[in-house]
Amino acid sequence: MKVPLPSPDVVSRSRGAVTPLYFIMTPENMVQNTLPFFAKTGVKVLATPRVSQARFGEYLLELAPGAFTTRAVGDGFENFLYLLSGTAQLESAGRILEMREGTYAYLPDSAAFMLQNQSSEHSRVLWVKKVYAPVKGLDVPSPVYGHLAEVPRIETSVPNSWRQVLLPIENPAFDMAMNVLSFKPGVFFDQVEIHHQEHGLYMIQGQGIYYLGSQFHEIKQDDFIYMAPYCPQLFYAIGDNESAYLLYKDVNRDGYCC
Ligand code: UGY
Ligand code: MN
Repeated sequence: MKVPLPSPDVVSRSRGAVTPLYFIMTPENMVQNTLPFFAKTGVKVLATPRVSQARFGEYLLELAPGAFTTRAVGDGFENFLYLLSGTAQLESAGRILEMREGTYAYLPDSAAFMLQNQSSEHSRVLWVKKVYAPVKGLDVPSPVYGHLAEVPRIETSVPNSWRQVLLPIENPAFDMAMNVLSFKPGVFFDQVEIHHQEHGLYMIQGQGIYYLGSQFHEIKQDDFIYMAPYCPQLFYAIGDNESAYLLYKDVNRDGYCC
């Protein structure tokens, strides 16, 4: 069968962008990869330490029915897993967690994990992986398991926008925050943020305009943005419904450690 040629406007339709301070990867820009020990699993590599100054990795795992890890993975790293759609089973340190949309787990660097999809549907998992930055005098974090629906929505300084804090970052042992920020249409930040931390942002619903560096970009569901330290940033939510993104941020460290 003859396959039609790609449309000639493939370049002008792309919303992807790469600059020294940030990059935007839309589903149309993402490329399929595989990783050792992930059977029947498509991997979209989002952020890695190969870009800019990133100190974390973020991966979109697409688990076909029957997908499984052939051995424990993630050892030597702290890992955060968030189930975007479908269902999956996570096993770590002798515990089995049944994951559905919104289930998440933080596993410290002593706890490797196994993942499988026993259902007949595809499932999608976001995986954030990082070398833990220990601090002398602080105990290492314990695992955290939860579901987004059980995390309180705290209104931010801007009305009609909320933050859900998935990890107990009031404990300074934690060096990473995973937050879900939600916005009613029309809401925008009350400041252009500039901070020393970096972000990995996955748009879980809705759309908006992101001001990054010195440019405006249209952003929508399933886009990924990497923001380097000191990247100027402001979100302006638009559309008919609430927008929300899952945001990685390094926290509780002074910038000297790894
Ligand atoms: O907490 C934050 O740094 C967050 N407000 N940044 C962002 O959403 N780009
Ligand atoms: Mn920020």
